Amino acid sequence: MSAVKMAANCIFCRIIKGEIPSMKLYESDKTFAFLDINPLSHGHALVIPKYHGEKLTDIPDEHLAELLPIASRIAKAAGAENFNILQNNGRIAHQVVDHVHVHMIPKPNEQEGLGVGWPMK
Ligand code: DGP
Repeated sequence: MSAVKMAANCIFCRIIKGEIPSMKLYESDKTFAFLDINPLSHGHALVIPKYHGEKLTDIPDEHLAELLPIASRIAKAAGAENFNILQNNGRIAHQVVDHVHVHMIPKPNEQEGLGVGWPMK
């Protein structure tokens, strides 16, 4: 079982360590989730492993295992009936932050408006 791995100059590692503030949604020994600073919709969340790696292919399986289940729990807790899960790898694929992250992006319709409820219940 691989231990937690951090990179000193990584913005998401610094968020995990609490050196940079974030709106934390979830934390376990392997996983951290928080609101995106530049949301595409209300409730846009990021789920990241506590194991620094740039791309999905750099991360051991046991550090990937929680990412989708936690993104799913956050979507459920947010009441997001329509949402996208997005995970970018590499600049050409629009990855900006070089620490693996899964986006959970709610897609509110006109009836739902911005009715995504935080904090998680
Ligand atoms: P990507 O293009 O997949 O690498 O998306 C990176 C996301 O990370 C982007 O939606 C904005 C978000 N982000 C970047 N820096 C910060 C930060 O310091 N705090 C938070 N909460 N989100 C950040």
